[in-house]
Amino acid sequence: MDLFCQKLPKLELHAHLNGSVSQKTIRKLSELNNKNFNDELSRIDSSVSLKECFKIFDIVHSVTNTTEALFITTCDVINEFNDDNVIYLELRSTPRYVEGKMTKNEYIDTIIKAIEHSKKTTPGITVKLLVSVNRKNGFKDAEENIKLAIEYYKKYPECVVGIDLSGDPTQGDACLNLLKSARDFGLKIAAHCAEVPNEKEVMDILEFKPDRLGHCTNIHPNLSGTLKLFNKLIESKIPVELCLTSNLKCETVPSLSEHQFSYLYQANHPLCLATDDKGVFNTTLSQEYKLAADTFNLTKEDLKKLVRSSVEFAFISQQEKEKLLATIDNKLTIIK
Ligand code: 6MZ
Repeated sequence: MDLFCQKLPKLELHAHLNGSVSQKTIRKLSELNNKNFNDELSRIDSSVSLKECFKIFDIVHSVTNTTEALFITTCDVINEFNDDNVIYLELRSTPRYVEGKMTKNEYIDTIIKAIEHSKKTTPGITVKLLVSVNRKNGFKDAEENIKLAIEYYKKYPECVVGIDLSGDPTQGDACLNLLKSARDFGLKIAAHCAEVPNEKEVMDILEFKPDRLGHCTNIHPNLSGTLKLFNKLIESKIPVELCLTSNLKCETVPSLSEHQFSYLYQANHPLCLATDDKGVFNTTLSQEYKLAADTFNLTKEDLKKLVRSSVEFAFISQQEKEKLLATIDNKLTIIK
C-alpha cells in the first residue's frame, strides 16, 4: 500500500506554504544566512497541540522573511510535492510585511515568480495560489489581504484563484463580509471551519457557503450538541479538506478511529485528503492516503476514487478539470 499511495497521482488542496517547509529547506536557509537554526529545528520536532503549532509558524516565519528565502522555500515546497507525485497543488499563504525586507506585494510577487519558475523545472505539477487571511491579525489586515487577492486575481487569473481563511481559530473572527466582497469578484473561498467548538461561527460559515471547508473537526455526529451542524454540513454538500495527521497532532480529534472522516465518507459527502502543514507535522500526502486506507479500511480502488473525485473541488475551470482528470486516468492505468 505504501508504494501504491506514493505512485498515486494526487491533488493537494490544503497546504499552507510556511507550514509545508521541510527541515531540509530550513537547514539550507540557515547555511545561506550563515545562521544556526538548530534551536528552531528542535522546537519544530517537538510540536504538539494546536496552541504549540501556532508558535512553530512564528519560528518558520523568522527564517523565510526575505524575498530570497521565500523564493527558495516556495521552489523547494513545490519540488517536494512533485516528488510525492502530487500533480495539482493549491498552495495558500498569508502575505507578510517585514520591515526593511519585504512588502506584501513583494511577498506575493515572489511566490508567483517561484510558481512560474516551477513550470520549467517541474512541468508535471500544476500550482495555484490562494491568498490567506489570518483571522488573528484583525480587520485592517484582512481587508488589505483581500484587496491584494483581488488585485492579483485580476492580474494573474491563471495563478491566483482564491482566498483562504485561516489562523488561530481561538482568536479573531471569520470576517465573512470581507470574504463576500472577494467572492463577488469571482475568487473562490476556502475557509477553516470548526477546528475548535464555536457553534455560532460554524453556523454562520455554513450559511455563507464557502467553496470548500477545512478540517470541520468539531462537526461530528457523536459530539454532544453538534449533530445539528453535522446535518447542516451534509445538506450543504460543501467539500471538506481533511488533514488526518494535523488533526491528530493538534489534538483536535481524540483518535484517528474517531475522526469524522468515516462519518462523512459513509454519508458520501464530498471530501479530499490533505497535508495542511507537511513540514510542521512531518508528513506527506502519500502518508495521509496510507493512513486513511489503514484506519478506515479503504481499498486501492477507493483511493483512486478519492483522487478522481477531488478534481471536482479544485479551483479551476471545467476545461482544466477535464484535462487534469484525463492525466490522472492515464497515470492510473499503469499503477497497481
Ligand atoms: C489554522 C493554520 C493552520 O500562511 O505563513 N495555518 N491556520 N489552522 C491550522 N491548522 C493546524 N495551519 C497553518 O503559513 C502558515 C500560516 O498558515 C495558517 C496560520 O495562519 C499560519 O501562520 P503561511 O504560508
